[in-house]
Amino acid sequence: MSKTATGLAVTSALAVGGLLLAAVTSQAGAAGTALKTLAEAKGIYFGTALTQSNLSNSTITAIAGAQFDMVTPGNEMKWDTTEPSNGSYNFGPGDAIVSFAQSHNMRVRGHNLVWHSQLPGWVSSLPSNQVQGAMEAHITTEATHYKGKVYAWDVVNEPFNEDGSLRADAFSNAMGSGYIADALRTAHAADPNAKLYLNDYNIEGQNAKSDGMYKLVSQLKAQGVPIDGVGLESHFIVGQVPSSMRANMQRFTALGLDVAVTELDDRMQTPASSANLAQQATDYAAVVSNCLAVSHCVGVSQWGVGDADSWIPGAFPGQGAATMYDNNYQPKPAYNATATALGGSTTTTTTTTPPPPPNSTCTVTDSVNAWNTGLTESITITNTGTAPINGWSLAFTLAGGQTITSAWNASISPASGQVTAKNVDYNGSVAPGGSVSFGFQATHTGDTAAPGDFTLNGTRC
Ligand code: G2I
Repeated sequence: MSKTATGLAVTSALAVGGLLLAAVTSQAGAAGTALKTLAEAKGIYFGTALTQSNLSNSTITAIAGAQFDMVTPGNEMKWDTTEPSNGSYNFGPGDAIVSFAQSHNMRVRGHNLVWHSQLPGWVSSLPSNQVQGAMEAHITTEATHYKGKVYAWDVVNEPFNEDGSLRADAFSNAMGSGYIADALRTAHAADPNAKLYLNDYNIEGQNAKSDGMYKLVSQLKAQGVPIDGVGLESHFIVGQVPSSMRANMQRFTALGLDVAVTELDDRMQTPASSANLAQQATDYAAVVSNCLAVSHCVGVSQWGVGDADSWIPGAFPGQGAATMYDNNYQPKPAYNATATALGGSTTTTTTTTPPPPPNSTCTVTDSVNAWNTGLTESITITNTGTAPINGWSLAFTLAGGQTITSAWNASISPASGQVTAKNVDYNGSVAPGGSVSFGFQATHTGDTAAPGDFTLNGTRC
């Protein structure tokens, strides 16, 4: 995948109804822009993991939909869920994640087809001469079910020991190291368009384990086995992002493979100190910069949306605070550092004036001033027609995750989504050439974009 910069800033002068107006389109890459938008402008994706229970938490889904463009099911596509007993499949939970992703224009990383963990007991209890058949049937059935719906599969997950040797599990015990090539070929036959990955942790830097992965994928490539990428899980401890991460990614991409950061988090002792949160910001920025610097690093996914839904406190008691959003889903310094590393910034003023359609009788300018979790927006309507306006009603759509908390010089309802601002009793009349201004304060979940389209009394401005 090639990375292309598509940040845009267009300034033009338009003569409308005898007035000279400056029109400035909003800037992709400008302040407060969603992570996915910033990432896409750099040619990568920014993803998150979601579990089925996350889907009933509207705070989590609002952030997921606004900020991320790739979803990895946290557990719902694993073998213990999808084939709990031999030959009986359950795709309901995975389907729920896929449908959330599809309705939010997000892609899906399938996770995973073959893994020693979250493996139902019946597989481990099979006589070894039946494991290959069970593995191939599982891969074929699941990859066929999701054919065309997943961007990539983690075909084999976590196959290595820390010393770079192959992990002993039901699959390697029954089939030797050849199970990996067999799994990849089987997945490719079922869904030839999905990118096929091997995924593991502690392979982010150059070390014995990543050497093991490097050796294996070199052989697979040389043998023509269908493999497209290596996933670097990236479950880090604060301050410990390996300095060799970029070079390590580059040696994999030099083989003709993609790499992806698949499960990023960065844990620390809780409660989090501000020094650790600052270090975490540095760490996130380093990871994102590494991906941007490597031409076939296709994207970064965080493992979970926020600290409150992260796996870390459950697995490492006393540790946590590992994601970009705190326990109340407020963005942390790591969020700002990530946005900045992706080319954005988080506090600024954006002025948007879409060019009015021909013969329009109105123009609207708006400016947003955003900070971490809130914004104010000021809107000015100008009557560019020849008739006075007596009573106005301005319709526009708020960016996802924005909720109005107060307004001035207008009454606005509802508080989010498609809203209508109506004049109050003292400012309903606007003479030709005259203007009226109003504004509001809102909370946001990361997308601070201004509305791009305004309709005044039923006519687009
Ligand atoms: O362990 C972190 C990740 C490491 N790489 C592979 C990922 O698939 C893995 O994800 C985690 C999930 O986030 C956890 O949610 O995998 C864990 C299991 O290996 C998941 O934890 C399990 C709990 O251990 C179970 O007790 C629980 O029933 O989640 C299950 C479903 O909620």
